[in-house]
Amino acid sequence: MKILKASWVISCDENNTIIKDGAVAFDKKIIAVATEDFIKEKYPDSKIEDLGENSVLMPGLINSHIHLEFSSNTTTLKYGNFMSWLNSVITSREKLVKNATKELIKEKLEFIKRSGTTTIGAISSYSFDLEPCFNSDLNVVYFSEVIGSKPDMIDSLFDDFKERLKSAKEKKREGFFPSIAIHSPYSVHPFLIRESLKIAKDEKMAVSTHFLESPEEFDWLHKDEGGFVEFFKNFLGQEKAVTKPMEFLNQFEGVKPLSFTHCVEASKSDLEKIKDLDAVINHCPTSNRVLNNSRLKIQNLLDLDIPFAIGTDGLSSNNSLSMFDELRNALMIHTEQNVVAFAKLLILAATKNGAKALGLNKGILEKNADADLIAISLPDEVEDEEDLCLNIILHTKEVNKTVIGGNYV
Ligand code: MCF
Ligand code: FE
Repeated sequence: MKILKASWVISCDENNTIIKDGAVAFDKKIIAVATEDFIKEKYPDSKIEDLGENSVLMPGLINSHIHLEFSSNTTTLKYGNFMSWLNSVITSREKLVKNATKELIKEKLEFIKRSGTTTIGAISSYSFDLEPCFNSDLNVVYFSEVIGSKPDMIDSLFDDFKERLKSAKEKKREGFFPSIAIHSPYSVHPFLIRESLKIAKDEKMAVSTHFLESPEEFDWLHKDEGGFVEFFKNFLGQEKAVTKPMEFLNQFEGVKPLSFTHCVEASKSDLEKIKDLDAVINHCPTSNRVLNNSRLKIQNLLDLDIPFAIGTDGLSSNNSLSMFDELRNALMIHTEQNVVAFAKLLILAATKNGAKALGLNKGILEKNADADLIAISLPDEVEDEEDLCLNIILHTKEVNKTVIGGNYV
């Protein structure tokens, strides 16, 4: 058993409990979370490591949506309009993906860890990120992505997807979870949606999908109009969308754990359906800002009590894979939310809700949860517990210590 003591322990539990001068006892799982005095009394013979002045101990962050295979992008892709981005992806995809070498992805994973993330939901389009993800200390929910809508390509696309999923399933280690991503309602043929969801249900795998990210996607899916019309005509010879948003959502009945990424253009009834499905929304604020000049209406989610998690998306739509950078951006763009209260919600989104999105027993410091912890230090004293989450988000760039599955990594 190991015990860490910090000035503050943020549990991210149901009641959002914060403990001043707290301590956490753990091995692979959390054993106890309490005040230092209580832990000392309970385990009088155990050594306690003090994390020092202005230290904070909290669950490791969970980046619920990331594309590592696009990690070589910095200035190549076009931002500001979804169609421009998509066309630039089509033009530069091959070069970008080739430049995202295993070494580069390994470096990014190291950075992700140093910046406080202990678990990622990695969307894999090609399996080029499989080896670095498997070899990383991080917990990885590894989503093999199914994509493609051209009828004469369906069989080969499905075979290719199954092959990638198989190679992920052959990789076995603690903290590595093969799962399934359906790219989006506009880009995946109904046959592929149905068959891949069958596999997910049979094998109880997590599922994640992009959903209603852009106004162009909304216009295409609802009305067969807008920016997608020309794109589909030119690339796929397709004139109409194959799946309406609600038809798409209806197919996810019984799938769990389940998450929908973006949902910026989702309607009230779409959101109600997502709530019904007990799914989580992966919110990627920077990606929404740079690709679409838009932002998720968080208040609608709060009103309907739909949990949201935080994802950086890939470097194809972000300048950083740090969750603290992403949390700062979220804090800055959702100006209608009170900054102090919203900081608390964001910390829960990046921990507890990320765990729900990915179906893991993490993101919370509570007896029997997985021992994934980060230790950080604030630049100066925080007097009022109320201000803690805001200050953590404003000031943290790197962590001092990371524990994953009870091990220092
Ligand atoms: O989430 C962003 C924007 N929306 C859709 N897809 C992606 C994103 N970042 C990377 N992608 C990938 C996607 O997984 O782009 C590829 C897919 O494999 C091409 S289709 C746009
Ligand atoms: Fe994405």
